[in-house]
Amino acid sequence: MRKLRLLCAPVLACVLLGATIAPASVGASSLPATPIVLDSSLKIHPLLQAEAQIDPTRVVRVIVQQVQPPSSGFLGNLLGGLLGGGSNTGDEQFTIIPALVTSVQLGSIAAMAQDPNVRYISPDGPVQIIPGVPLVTGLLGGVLGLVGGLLGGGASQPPVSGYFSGSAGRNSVGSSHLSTTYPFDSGATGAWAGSAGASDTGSGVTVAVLDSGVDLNHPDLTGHVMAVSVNTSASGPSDGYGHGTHVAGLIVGQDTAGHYIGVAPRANVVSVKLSDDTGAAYESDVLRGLQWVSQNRTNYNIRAINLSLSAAVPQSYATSPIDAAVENLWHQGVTVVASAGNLGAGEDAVWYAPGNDPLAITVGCLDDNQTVAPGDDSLCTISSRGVTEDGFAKPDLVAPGRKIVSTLSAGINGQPAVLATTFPSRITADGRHIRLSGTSMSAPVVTGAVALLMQRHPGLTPDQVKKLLVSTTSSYPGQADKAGELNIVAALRANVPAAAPQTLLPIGGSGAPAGQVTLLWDGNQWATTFWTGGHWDAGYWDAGHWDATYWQAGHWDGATWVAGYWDAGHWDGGHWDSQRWLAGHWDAGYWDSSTYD
Ligand SMILES: [Ca+2]
Repeated sequence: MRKLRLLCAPVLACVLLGATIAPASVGASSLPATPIVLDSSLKIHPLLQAEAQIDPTRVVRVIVQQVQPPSSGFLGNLLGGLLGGGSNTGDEQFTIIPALVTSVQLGSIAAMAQDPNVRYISPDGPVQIIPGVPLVTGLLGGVLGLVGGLLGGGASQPPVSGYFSGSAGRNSVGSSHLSTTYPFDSGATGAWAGSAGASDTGSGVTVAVLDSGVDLNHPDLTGHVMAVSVNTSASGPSDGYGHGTHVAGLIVGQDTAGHYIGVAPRANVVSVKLSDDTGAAYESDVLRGLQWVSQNRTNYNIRAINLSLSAAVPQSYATSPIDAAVENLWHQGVTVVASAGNLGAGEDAVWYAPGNDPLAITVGCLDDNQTVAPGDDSLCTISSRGVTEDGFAKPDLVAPGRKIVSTLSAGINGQPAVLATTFPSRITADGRHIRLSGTSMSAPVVTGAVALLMQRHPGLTPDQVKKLLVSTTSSYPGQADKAGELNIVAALRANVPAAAPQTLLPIGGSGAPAGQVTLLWDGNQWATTFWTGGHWDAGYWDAGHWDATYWQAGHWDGATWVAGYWDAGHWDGGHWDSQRWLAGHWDAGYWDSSTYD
């Protein structure tokens, strides 16, 4: 799938990553009469700068990060001054990071950015769940076309449904009747059987799945899943799209016959529904979900989160609000697992949050050829890999993700799940499972592994979890980088490393965010010394950095723009031209309907 076009899917496509849908062709671009000029010193995402020069009267939805959390009245003062007073429907102040989402005319953004408490302004872009056919319609407004309609601020806590029953009502965990190969390939079956010295099933550990919801009544899941919706456009926490239920099953599912068992069948999942019932979500929805986890993690013992999704707008982790919120959770002790994306080896394949965050555990897709024997394994062609805009190699490891059978949602409000109607041929004979492919399926295999590690070692920090998983991977045929295959038994057997924070090592010459990080570049993306203990021990991103200093505007010095991809040429040339952002441009013919399987 190297045919995947750099320019295409990444920018606009946005919705939870299971399979891929790529523009079949790129239409002729029409440049504006006046060349677009970008200023990297402005605290404004280049996409907004570009669009403001094309259509300054257009009202767009933006996320405004703040240097300091607002005192009471700040929101009103800021918006009142810049927008002429009055209330803005759908404005929402977040607490997980100091940021608000609001609607504003493009021509007002430059003035807004001059407020000294504004750290950065970026589009509230759509988020990719599975780039599927039905979602295109929902995205026709484009990243910049969405106006209002999201949550108002100060909403009360949404209700949580479901229950955790422990091991009650479930058969013992065994591999003798499995119909799937991924539990063998990943080492999960060995963990259950005690190959690492004790039987590990994830008992007592809760992970959160931030996705399209979950089918609480699915017999493979009942008793191990609770659910909440943070999207007020959704009718409830159920899964109308079918993605989140599949992901949850890969972690904790178990059918009575033992054909389909997730990696950590005694663990628990809290499903945090980000999207509406059709699977459409925006960056602000992801922030709201991450915020819910931050506020409720102690109540449910949430130790890890699974994010099988990608933002649609490329952005440095130094400015992305999603990455910032992810890092905040990481520093709270929550391990964050993210899918790498389904963009293959495209130039921008790993430029999207949260998979581009250097702290997060980013997971690529291994094709096990549906056999347990490892000799025929290979990297999924669509698995995103490469170097982030900040110079970090991604993904961190790979896990089985092709033709993965897991739980199928019964749908919502009497309607079958969107994925069931989209891919009827992939539904199993029992009607309760479906086969899907992509890094969306790989990430929960790793999240399940995190649950197993957490049962064995309850005190692990996210950095320890990451090192255990990444340093114990196995090689696979044709492996071209340092991202090896998940090996759960090896991770369980390994000695727990010291509780030191990661050192982040950009490669390829990109500037480090604060100029303190060693650059390693061996001509092959990953220097062989990357994972040595020495590099791991030094403290760069310790929790102490998560303070007001981190947020000062000075932290963003524009250096990331200066080199490489963030020059004007990538935004006003054939790459990110304005035509791409016009709603009408995204007609059906622009999308490739053949979804990866
Ligand atoms: Ca195989």
